[in-house]
Amino acid sequence: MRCVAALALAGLLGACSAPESEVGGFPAEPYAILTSAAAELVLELRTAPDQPPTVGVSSVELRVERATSHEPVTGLAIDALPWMPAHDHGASVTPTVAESGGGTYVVERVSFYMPGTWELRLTFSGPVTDSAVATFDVR
Ligand SMILES: [Cu+2]
Repeated sequence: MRCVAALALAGLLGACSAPESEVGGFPAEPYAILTSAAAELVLELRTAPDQPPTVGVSSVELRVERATSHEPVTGLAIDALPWMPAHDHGASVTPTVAESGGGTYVVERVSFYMPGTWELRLTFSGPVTDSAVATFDVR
């Protein structure tokens, strides 16, 4: 409400739009749901700004829960490595991972810089030690 009033007074369009990273911009439907390699975790993945991802820099949201109890897992340290298996290369940009609470993590700066099949190789440590490989069909 305060935002709307400020907008009207200032007469500026877009002054109250939150940055992409706050809103997320992730679709409601997951791109994929995976079980981790050691079957400790279930991961829901969503991508932005496009789902499925397109060539360029994407963000990938991970919602992480325990496979057995379905409780969200907080406090994980997550390492994320983009990899293109067909060409045996990664990306020169290293993604960053931020925890946003409730078992949700956002991997940013995922550089899918050419079309084709990419992996996002995920390593989990902290409360759970496990790994997972998410596959994306990048167009
Ligand atoms: Cu390639």
